[in-house]
Amino acid sequence: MTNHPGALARDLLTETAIRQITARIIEAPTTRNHKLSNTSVTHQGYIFVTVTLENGVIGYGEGSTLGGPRWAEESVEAMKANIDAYLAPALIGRPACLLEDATLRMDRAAKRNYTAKSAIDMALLDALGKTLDVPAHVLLGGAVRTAIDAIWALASGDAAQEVDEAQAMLDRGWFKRFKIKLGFADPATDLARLAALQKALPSSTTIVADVNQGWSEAECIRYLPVLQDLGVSLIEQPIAAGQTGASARIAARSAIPIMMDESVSTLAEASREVRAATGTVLSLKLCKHGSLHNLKRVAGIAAAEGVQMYGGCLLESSIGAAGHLHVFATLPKLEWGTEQFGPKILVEDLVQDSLRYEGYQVHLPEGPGLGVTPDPEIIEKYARKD
Ligand code: MUC
Ligand code: MG
Repeated sequence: MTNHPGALARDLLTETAIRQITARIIEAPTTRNHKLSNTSVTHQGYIFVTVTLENGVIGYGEGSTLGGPRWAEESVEAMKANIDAYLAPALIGRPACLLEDATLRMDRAAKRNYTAKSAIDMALLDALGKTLDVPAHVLLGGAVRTAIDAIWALASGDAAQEVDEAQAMLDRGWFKRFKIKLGFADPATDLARLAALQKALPSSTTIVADVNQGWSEAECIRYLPVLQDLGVSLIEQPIAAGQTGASARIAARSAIPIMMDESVSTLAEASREVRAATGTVLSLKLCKHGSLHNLKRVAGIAAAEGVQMYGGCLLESSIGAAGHLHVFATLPKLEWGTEQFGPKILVEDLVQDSLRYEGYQVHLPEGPGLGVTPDPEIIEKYARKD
């Protein structure tokens, strides 16, 4: 591609030239401890990206972590360092309207770093949408849905608390589908929590069990049938990412669909895992795929082989969640809905206009760009002070 891909209306190339990119570390408290097989959090760490264009428009993006570099390899500290030193300098002066070009430039400036790249990409899209006065989804092909069935994650590890929490979500009309985190206690303890939950919820409830790579093939052979007896609808990433042979054997013998999460980040991984048949559902997350357009490409690779789609999360605030919703809204199929529940687990959301959860669905925000506005006081309150 050339440096000048033709004249654009309103000289967008000049108007959307990137003047500045800044990154701040945010540490926002959660309403309770959130436990996974490999970490446990009481605060969510985000990288909060601000992009300023030559036309004065400001775009915002967010990248999420879970327990530092524990869920994925990026920490907030590493993201800030790499944005400041490599990713931002690669984009200064370039037009924000050339999103694919920005992704290529970021890929040349730094390997992987998918969360940091997706936070910048989200901010560029927000700024571009505001410049053109269109919602971000329009720049991604346009929404085919404006509300998505919402899933809440239960992860305190306390069975009675989890039952109460699920009931509260049902009563508020926010969530009627649930994901339970397994793999941080011994299987017997985990399964007792699951049994308590299954007993308390209507039998038709969709329950997803996320093991976060916590079980061996032998443990899967032993315990997946128990998950089936306990009414689980979907099992997420039971085996370590990269153990492709074991994952494929487990997927072949499981009566419940297996969802790929940590095992699929890049397009090449999507192709490899789908061909190896390690799962029949895929959890999509910007922190794994590196840009909103890349998320669509990964989804396309998987959908071509009949894999079903699940809108994943990493406990984003309404900023990152809105970025996800805009791209999820454009996917031809999103069979399992979305677990974008982050805004409801924060003590305080980071925006003035939190996402709307109603009728057990999360609603696509309206307005130009991402359609949410960061609250400067809240950002200041939770920003790490250097
Ligand atoms: C994961 O592995 O799915 C998303 C929801 C949740 O509870 O944890 C994250 C990460
Ligand atoms: Mg998962």
